[in-house]
Amino acid sequence: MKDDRVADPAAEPAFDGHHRPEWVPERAGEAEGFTTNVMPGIKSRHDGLPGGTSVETTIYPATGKRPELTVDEYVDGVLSGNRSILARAITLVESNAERHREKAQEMLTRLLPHAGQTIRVGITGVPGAGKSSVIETLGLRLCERGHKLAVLAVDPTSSVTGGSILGDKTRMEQLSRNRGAYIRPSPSGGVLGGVARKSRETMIVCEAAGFDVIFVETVGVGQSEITVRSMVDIFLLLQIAGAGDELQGIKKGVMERCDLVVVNKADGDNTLRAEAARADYDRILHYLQPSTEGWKTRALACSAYTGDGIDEVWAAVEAFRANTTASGVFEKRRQQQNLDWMHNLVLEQIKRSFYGNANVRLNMPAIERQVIGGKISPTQAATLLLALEADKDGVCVMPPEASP
Ligand SMILES: Nc1nc2c(ncn2[C@@H]2O[C@H](COP(=O)(O)OP(=O)(O)O)[C@@H](O)[C@H]2O)c(=O)[nH]1
Ligand SMILES: [Mg+2]
Repeated sequence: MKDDRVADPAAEPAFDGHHRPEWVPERAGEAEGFTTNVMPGIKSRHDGLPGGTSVETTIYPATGKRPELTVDEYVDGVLSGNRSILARAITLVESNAERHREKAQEMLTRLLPHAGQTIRVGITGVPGAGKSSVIETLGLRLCERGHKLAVLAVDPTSSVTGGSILGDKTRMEQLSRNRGAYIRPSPSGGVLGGVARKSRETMIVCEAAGFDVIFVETVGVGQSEITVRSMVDIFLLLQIAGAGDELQGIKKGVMERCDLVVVNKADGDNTLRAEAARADYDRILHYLQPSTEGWKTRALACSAYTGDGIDEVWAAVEAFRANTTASGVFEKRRQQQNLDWMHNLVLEQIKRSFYGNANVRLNMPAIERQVIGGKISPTQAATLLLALEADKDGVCVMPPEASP
């Protein structure tokens, strides 16, 4: 048998003086060639036996992808709390591929009856306020008490920049190692609408897998907090003292959307200032419309570092849940959220099919040029585009472009 390990001299390129490695001393081996000998890699299995077949391993196709799971396998895996299947189920939900969408919806339909027995907590605030740190400190305590929690991130910047200003996992190192917790960074790709759909569906998957506390972290930037408000039961606004209201983007709107204001970093030198800020917020809240019927939004102070006030934050969440469950507001909000979700999906689908329409795409650049050039009004252009979409024959009904 031919030993694969011996290099075939014919296959070695002859030394031509140009392949001299940089690290070889100036005058080394001039007569006999290099003293170093590069052995070719062993052409064998990982057990060292040339071409041997002693170990049976599954060889996946050249794409390197794992075989796809069936819907049954996804559902069974998620319901039994299998983490790797949970992760793959979420990846399926996040996929933008059309064939995954169908499979994901079938899986979700079957998981839905097992979801919902949870509390969904949204947490917003400027980057650096300590959202992740608070979730970690609070989360570890909840795990100790036997809760299972999932942390999701909705980050409007991740789809734009590819990066994430939430920092995601980095500040939750302890929590991410805890068996009781599951941390899922923000899905990337697509607009915020798409990210929101994915986060909602991810939440369903996590709930079906047995997680009973869901945290959704988001930055207080534009649309993202409105989106998160629309998918959680209780909404926390995390603040820090002395950052200035402009810096924290405190608009009346955000304060009116949250159910609890929490001033973080109430520790060390900052304790008194944090307490003063807490009292200020309490005063402001007094004049604002509460976000949830029958619930008075309050301000608390805590420290993710020392853990002071963290139990009080959770006690407030529990009180909120008890209060709104008794009044029926909890259930009513979830029903309304499901309806909003449905309408959003319809809009998303209409948009996708409109902009994906071949006739629309073909004529769009010309129509856009005409709008820019003031040749037709935006209203006329929109009417034209909608007619183009409805035109089954795909005929271009564009008027010829007038020369300037
Ligand atoms: N002193 C103090 N610093 C904190 C506290 N919580 C978070 N930090 C620090 O604030 C910074 C931002 O925290 P992070 O949790 O990533 O904030 P996020 O962007 O809101 O998620 C980090 O350097 C934390 O160490 C706290 O309770 N006290
Ligand atoms: Mg963070």
